[in-house]
Amino acid sequence: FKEGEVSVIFILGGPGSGKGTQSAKLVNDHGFVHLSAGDLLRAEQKRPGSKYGELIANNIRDGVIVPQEVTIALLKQAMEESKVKGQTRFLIDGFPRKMDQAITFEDQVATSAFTIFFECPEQVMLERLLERGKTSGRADDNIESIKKRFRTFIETSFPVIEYFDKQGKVVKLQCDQPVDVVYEQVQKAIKDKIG
Ligand code: UP5
Ligand code: MG
Repeated sequence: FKEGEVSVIFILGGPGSGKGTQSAKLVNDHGFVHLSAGDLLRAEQKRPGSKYGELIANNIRDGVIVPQEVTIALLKQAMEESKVKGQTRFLIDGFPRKMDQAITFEDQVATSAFTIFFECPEQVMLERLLERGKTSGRADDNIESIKKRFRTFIETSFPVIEYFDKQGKVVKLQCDQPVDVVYEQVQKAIKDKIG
């Protein structure tokens, strides 16, 4: 996308920090397009004829990052489809979560306006994910996968947040509060940054 054609906000935070929950509220109230990289990957995994189905399923279960080519292609396609409909304001949730993705995406797709980062104690995320796992049907909402997701977040994804932070492009919010309290802060961050 050319400069100014689209606007992109990254929503980052550990597994269960509330990225999806807060993004859904912003879609309702502010008409953003919400693209969850994880949701796009899960949809691609189920798509009949996908050559990546098995790769995605294995990576998600093991809590590791799917090769960037797959994820970036899915995001780019979804963004192009939205743009055709005149929708150009994107919340990209759970991406980039590895340095190579951050660099390739900003180089080849679009530059981010800023990043909202949900800081959250691991114990809180663990309890939320185990609770959600009772009904979510997600292949990675079990204790073994959750532990692997936490490790990947610290080792692989956190450096991305530090990278954007060094550019002065991160708003850090505490996720360990009621959904509506977090949401007020999210709205304020967006208002301060992009009006
Ligand atoms: N909840 C939320 N907010 C709450 C609050 N303030 N108070 C109390 N409860 C709250 O929330 C999780 C649960 O907590 C829900 O039950 C919610 O009601 C409650 P949610 O909003 O779903 O949190 P979210 O941060 O979206 O958690 P999610 O599990 O989706 O995070 P992950 O980052 O682990 O999952 P994602 O789908 O992004 O990625 C899954 C996997 O896909 C990755 O592990 C990886 O293998 C793969 N992936 C890639 O390979 N590449 C990518 O680029 C992206 C993903
Ligand atoms: Mg999510």
